[in-house]
Amino acid sequence: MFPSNIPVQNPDIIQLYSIPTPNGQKISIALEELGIPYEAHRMSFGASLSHPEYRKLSPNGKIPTLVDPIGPGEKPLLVMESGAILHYLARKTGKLMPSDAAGENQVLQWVLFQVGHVGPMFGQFGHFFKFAKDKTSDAYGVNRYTAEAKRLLGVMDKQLEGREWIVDSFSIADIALVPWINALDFYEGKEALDYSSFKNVVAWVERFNARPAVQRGQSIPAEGQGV
Ligand SMILES: N[C@@H](CCC(=O)N[C@@H](CS)C(=O)NCC(=O)O)C(=O)O
Repeated sequence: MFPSNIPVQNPDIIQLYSIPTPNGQKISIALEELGIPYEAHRMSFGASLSHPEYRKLSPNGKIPTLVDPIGPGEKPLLVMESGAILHYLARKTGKLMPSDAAGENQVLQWVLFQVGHVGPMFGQFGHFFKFAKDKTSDAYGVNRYTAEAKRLLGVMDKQLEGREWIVDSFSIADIALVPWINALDFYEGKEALDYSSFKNVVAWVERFNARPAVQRGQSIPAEGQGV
């Protein structure tokens, strides 16, 4: 059930395999908010993600992945894809998501909005705006993803009008979205996106980042915690 090349201290609790990137932080933040016991293993880009033992957990070779030794029906459950992991943890604990079907669906639609739009588009923005700057003089990529990232910030800003959190109460949808907005600092792209004009987003991100569990979760797994 666990990758045999990664030592486990306590096989009875949830095991998280991650790196504190936005997709990884979503899960460590959720686990810290939930206050449930877990063991975190810090992976590294490259060999550790392509190791055949890790590929058994994540056929796509990405972080985060999670193993719950006591999953549904008391059987072990392996989960890849951060949106699915967040949903699993919320269902398991009955927290960070409303229990009624309509409320659950509201939260899920914003989680999927993050996974399908904000993550990939902000990632492309960062790529063209920062990392590929000296690889192409063509402005097409940077213009395309700057416009799309701005459009998405506008969608969230509108949704946040009169709301403290993206769906009324604090949920896995906030946990999915805000780490990706924080990544704009790493991309040095806030000015280019006219970030400060999205007032509701700015206030929401500050509110989110002030939470003690968020602050803890942002740097888990720590350096040296795992392979
Ligand atoms: N849709 C996936 C995306 C996961 C993803 O792209 N993870 C990145 C880190 S943020 C990764 O593992 N990159 C390693 C690589 O591409 O080699 C999710 O939400 O879990």
